[in-house]
Amino acid sequence: MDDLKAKYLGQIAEAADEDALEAIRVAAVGKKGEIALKMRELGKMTPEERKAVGPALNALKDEINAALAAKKAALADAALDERLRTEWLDVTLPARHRRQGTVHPVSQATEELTAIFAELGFSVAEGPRIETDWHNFDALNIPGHHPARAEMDTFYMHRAPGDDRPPHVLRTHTSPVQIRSMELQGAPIRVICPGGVYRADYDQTHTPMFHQVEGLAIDKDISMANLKWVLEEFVKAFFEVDDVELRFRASHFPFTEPSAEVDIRCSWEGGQLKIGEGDDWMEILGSGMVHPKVIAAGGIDPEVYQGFAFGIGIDRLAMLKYGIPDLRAFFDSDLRWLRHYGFAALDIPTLHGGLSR
Ligand code: 2NM
Repeated sequence: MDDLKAKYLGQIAEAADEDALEAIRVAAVGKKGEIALKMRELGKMTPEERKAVGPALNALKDEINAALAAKKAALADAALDERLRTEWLDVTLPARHRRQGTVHPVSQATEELTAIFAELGFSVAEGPRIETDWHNFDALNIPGHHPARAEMDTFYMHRAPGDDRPPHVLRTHTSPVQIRSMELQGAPIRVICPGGVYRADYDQTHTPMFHQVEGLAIDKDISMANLKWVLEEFVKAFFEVDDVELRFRASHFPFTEPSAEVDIRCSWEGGQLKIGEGDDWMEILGSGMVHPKVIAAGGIDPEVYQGFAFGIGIDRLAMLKYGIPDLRAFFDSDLRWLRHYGFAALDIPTLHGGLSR
């Protein structure tokens, strides 16, 4: 009995880990362990021998179990100590320097043009990117059969068979926001609507999502002269030039009559774009007097009110102002590109943060 005790307590003391401990437990006090075997021999003993050996074996079994439990706890403590020693963290160390995000050029340009139009008395409206096709087309004098629907490369929302809700599209322009603004506010109204729009088109100069700002001014005595002045003020402020010459070319849009595409005087000397001077013209926007049907669709009486509207691509404005050559890079989420062309995150965007920074 003393030999057994010395053997197992010795092994337990030496055990290096839980696996070793478990092997000792099985050999000593397991169902087929050495103590169980000895218990089986009790049957062959005299009653007197049995009375002495039985309790002694039980006591030995208890002692070994207690030693196993104590060793197990000691091993767990040692393992924890080891982890605490190796996995420490000095929370007093200063934080590691992380690069800050940047303001995307499209966001920067949007902030700048919003500030300019705000000074001219325009408020800003936003609306849903998933639109009813009534707001996106019908209200803008583009009925179901109109070729402009096909030309717009519209993304239609999926409809399950039997779904009789009105059809929805990804808006192809921000004009539906202007329809909603007219519905909500009535006349007179001066509003710009910047935001993302969608057309199924992808090549060097087209991405399936891009950004537009559309402007709308409606009152009792608005004319194209007001449109021309507002656009001149905008172009001068946005491109930070003292003078600019605009050229109106007759055009056609379903939602305006008359309609005009607007070019700005510019030059391309040695690949360098100069706005406001030179012998070239560059188209920058579309505009016109809002069609009476569109004014009526917005809930305003076209016999009393008229107004102008225009639409500009923000992405292209940003490319021109900041000298960004490829439209598609806008949407690549390339961190190096964003760090190069992006604007400091905590700067409040200003007109002067652009060209002249
Ligand atoms: C353009 C060109 C001409 C336009 C029209 C309207 C609305 F909703 F008021 F009728 N918003 N924007 C418009 C007019 C847009 O984009 C090239």
